[in-house]
Amino acid sequence: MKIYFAGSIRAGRDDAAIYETIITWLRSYGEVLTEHVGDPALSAAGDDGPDDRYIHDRDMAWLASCDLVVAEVTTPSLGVGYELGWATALAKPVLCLYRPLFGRPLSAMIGGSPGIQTAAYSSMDEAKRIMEEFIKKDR
Ligand code: 6K6
Repeated sequence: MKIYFAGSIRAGRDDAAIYETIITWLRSYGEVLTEHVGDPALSAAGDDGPDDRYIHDRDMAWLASCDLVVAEVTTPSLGVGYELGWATALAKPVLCLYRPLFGRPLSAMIGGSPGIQTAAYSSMDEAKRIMEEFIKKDR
């Protein structure tokens, strides 16, 4: 199974360690195409990699080829929102995990999308239970 994980990069790397934990867990279910999103060495500012057009086209090809999408959306990100819009247009199963934060409600375009399953979590054990149920349902 090919899994596309989405999480903030240029919108901020505060949750990078959480992305890494989720990606490590997801690897027991299949190939995570976007492992770099959880790389603690990847900073929001770093630009020493491939150019933006290359990143966009490569990530879109991965998105088109994946079996399901898991996103961690606690840190709002333009790039993740773009990926989620495309994922729903491509009819991919999509799970969005988020930690509820006071004063920062989830975007209505994510919470209200019929093509996106959203789930709040407060511990990694809870996140893993939610992901397991989602993966088993959509496998
Ligand atoms: C390194 C440091 C800054 O930018 C980079 C290289 N950029 C990216 N590399 C790989 N995937 C990317 C990159 N920028 C965005 N993405 C994709 O968009 C990832 O799949 C993430 O899920 C999402 C993050 O978007 P932003 O807007 O938070 O960057």
